[in-house]
Amino acid sequence: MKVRFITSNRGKFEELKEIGRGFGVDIEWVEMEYLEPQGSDLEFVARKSAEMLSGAVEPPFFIEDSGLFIDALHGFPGVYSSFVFKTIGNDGILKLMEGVEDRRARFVCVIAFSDGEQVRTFTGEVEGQIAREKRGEHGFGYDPIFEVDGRTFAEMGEKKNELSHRRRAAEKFFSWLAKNF
Ligand code: ITT
Ligand code: NA
Repeated sequence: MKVRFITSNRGKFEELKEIGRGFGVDIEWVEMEYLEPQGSDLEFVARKSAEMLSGAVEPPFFIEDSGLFIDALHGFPGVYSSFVFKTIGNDGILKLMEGVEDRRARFVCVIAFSDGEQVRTFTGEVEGQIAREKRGEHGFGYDPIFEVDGRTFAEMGEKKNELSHRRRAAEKFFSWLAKNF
């Protein structure tokens, strides 16, 4: 089946396109930036964004909201991940983490799908650590500073797609799509 994905982020699109291939789902990119409603929880923001877009984009479509949650920073940047990346970026995060021994962090991805009547969400998470320095050339965003089992997402390349937060949310979403559409 074919489904539209609304995002301004090419990296997200390319990863989901590739994951979708394995599930027989063809993803079409609607390159569009939309104003995100504010909220303290990712699932809420994703759901509200999809509801808001339901009047503007022809369903069925989905959006995806992701965030990096760092334990030592009480979950920051979390729902502010996009803004924080554009402002202080990876160097800023590494600076905030200087001298911090607890490096634990998680990436969370929420996919929100709209069939025009209802919005359904699918969540995926991956546990990892904030690296001591940027490493690797692949991927996008926070990939150079987020590591799982000693390797950053930016060092993994293709392998990221096998274990990422996005992969885990997408598996739930694509299985549901296969049963319901
Ligand atoms: P949308 O148009 O889809 O909203 P965005 O880039 O603004 O694109 P988010 O609002 O979900 O996306 O913001 C999440 C931030 O976290 C953003 O800066 C991303 O680059 C970054 N991010 C999301 N997934 C990531 C991943 O798998 N690896 C590294 N960084 C990621
Ligand atoms: Na966004």
